[in-house]
Amino acid sequence: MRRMFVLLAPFLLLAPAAHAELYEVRMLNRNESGGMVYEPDFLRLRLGDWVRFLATHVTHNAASMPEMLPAGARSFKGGINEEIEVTFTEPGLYGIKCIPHYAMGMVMLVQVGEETFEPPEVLPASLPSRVRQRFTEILSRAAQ
Ligand SMILES: [Cu+2]
Repeated sequence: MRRMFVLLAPFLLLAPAAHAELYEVRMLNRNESGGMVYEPDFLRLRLGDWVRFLATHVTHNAASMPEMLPAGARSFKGGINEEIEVTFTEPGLYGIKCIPHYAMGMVMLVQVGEETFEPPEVLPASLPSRVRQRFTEILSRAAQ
């Protein structure tokens, strides 16, 4: 009986990851929607999905925002030009920023789970105005 438990345990651990999906986000100087952007700038994920941030253009990074990080979620911070992969294991709304271009509004949102979020309640008062504007645009697009 003890042996059987040992054999089964790895499968139990792997089971949730079997359906997890990988998404790719490009970090860009410009696309048709404007300058200093993540593409896409909004993702709706299931628990356990993960995202690869691609350094398509140089001088960008991807970092979590402490003021927009769900309870229990781990913070992350990629280096400049670094491609990182992040697994999202807690439900909620994640703000992600490019540190060099934060004031220019280079941010994106990741929603994990089914709950929907509406501005302005979910946006901290401390956000720079360009960031607040981008997040508001993203959320209104996501709600359609
Ligand atoms: Cu950037």
